[in-house]
Amino acid sequence: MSATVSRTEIGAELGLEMYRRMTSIRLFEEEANNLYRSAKMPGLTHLYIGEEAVAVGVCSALRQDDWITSTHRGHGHCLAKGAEPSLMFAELLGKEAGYCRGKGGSMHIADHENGNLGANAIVGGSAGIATGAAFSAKRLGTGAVAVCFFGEGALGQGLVYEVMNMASLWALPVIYVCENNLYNEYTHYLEATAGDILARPRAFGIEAREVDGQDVRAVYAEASELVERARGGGGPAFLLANTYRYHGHHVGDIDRTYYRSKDEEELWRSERDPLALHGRWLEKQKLAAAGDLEQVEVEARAEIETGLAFALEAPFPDPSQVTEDVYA
Ligand SMILES: Cc1ncc(C[n+]2csc(CCOP(=O)(O)OP(=O)(O)O)c2C)c(N)n1
Repeated sequence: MSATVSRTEIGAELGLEMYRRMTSIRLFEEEANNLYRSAKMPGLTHLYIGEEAVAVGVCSALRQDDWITSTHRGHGHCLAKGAEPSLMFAELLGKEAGYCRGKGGSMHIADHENGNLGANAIVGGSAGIATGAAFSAKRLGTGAVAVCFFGEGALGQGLVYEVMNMASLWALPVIYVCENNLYNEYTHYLEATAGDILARPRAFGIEAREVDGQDVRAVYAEASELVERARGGGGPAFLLANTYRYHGHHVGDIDRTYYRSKDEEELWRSERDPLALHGRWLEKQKLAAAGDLEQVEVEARAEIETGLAFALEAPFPDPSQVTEDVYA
């Protein structure tokens, strides 16, 4: 792939694939919400709906053997990196067939085959893991790149700065992708994050850019440049993706008017929806013919429904396994 990927280079195949992945994430998340609301899922989950273009734009620029680390809001990252919805649903439901044999749940899904080192419930916690993976890739000369996804809340964690310092000194192939969805739980980020976000990585000499996180092609173009730069020995980068979560901080966060307005939510949904924006672009560019997008959705829905049915039917682990694979 060339160092600069202009938006016009996105042809029908990639354009539709990105639409399919975003659709798949959205449908998966809607079903996860249903599982919570119908009390079929133990615990809770943090929905990624609204932010799909970030995970898909970035992961479309990665190879299968590139690494990612994820967050408590991680289903979109897992799916974008190639995870099976059926095995993810099984993990959410605590089933033996799940990615962590049912012991990790929503916030700890890992899928090493596809380079996903795991979600992490500790805000900022995966920054060290991603940077370590980049260090190992560099030492072993594998050519792999590591991407660390995190919300802007992680900017309050010291670990992030410790590893950015090391990554810059050692020119590690790691991309820090900050998903700024405006809120850390129920607090606007401006009340928690002082100054210019991009000035922070730049203070370490790290290449830092900002992108519209609702525009999958813009995210893909920036990510492609930064990934190829890192792969070629150009060192770490920081990508600030501006985005929005449509739902609450977690599925139980229903009444949100005390921290953000319904008008604000409605504006993002109606004007800035990443699927609608990309779908319209595909049609306008004639990369999708009439009915193509509907067909993508029908197929994605079938895959999600099959995966969900599999997970609901799947057995729980045997009680004798309760302490297996558990580390404290
Ligand atoms: C170290 C740590 N502190 C606090 C929490 C509780 N907590 C969970 S999510 C969250 C907010 C995260 O906001 P952000 O990083 O912006 O991600 P978002 O939820 O917006 O995707 C907090 C404070 C935690 N999980 N880990």
